[in-house]
Amino acid sequence: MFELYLITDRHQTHGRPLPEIIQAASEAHVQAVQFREKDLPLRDQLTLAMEIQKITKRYGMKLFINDRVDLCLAIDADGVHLPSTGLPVTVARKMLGPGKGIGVSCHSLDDVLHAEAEGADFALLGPIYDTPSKRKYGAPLGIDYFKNVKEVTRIPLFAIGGINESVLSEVFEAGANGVAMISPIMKAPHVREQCEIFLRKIAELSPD
Ligand code: TZP
Repeated sequence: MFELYLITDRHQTHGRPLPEIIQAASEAHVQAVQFREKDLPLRDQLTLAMEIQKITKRYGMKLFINDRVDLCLAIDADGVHLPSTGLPVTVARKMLGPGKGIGVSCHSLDDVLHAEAEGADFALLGPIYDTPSKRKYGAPLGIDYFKNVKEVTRIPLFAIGGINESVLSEVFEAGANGVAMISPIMKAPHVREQCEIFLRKIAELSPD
């Protein structure tokens, strides 16, 4: 499994092309990326995802596709990442077969238990902290909530939402298997260096 899950948002890169950001993250040995460019027409998603896949393959980084099982199949990505309003895990599994990974975005204990019961490989729970990237989900769940969910979950659980260097220790102390991030990496002036800082800190904190 991986511990740092990078999620894309080409609107947060300060104008730098997304492949440039992924290249820098790959050089730092980030192990997994979720392609999440929901506002692009599917055909443009395909083109951009294929460009990114050239990089992820070269560096052995796993590539997950947000929501679109068809796109995941079309480019033979490593897996799909289902939003809470996406296809049920059981349906995605049937379409993808056993060889692909399935992650699920969750916003509550019930979501996580449901994802687990349906056979998800891992779940993201958040937002844990306040983040401009996701205000629509209302108040952050908080680290105590995360900890309580982790205690009753068997699948790997990642914290998402407002994760940055200053909260990494408490997130891993709360039992997180990993963290997922958008803005701290997409916006970083020096992406490779920033990823290296996160990965070093995570390696110190993570029991895995
Ligand atoms: N799901 C829950 S919070 C969030 C998503 C996609 C946004 C996380 O963004 P950031 O910039 O890492 O806080």
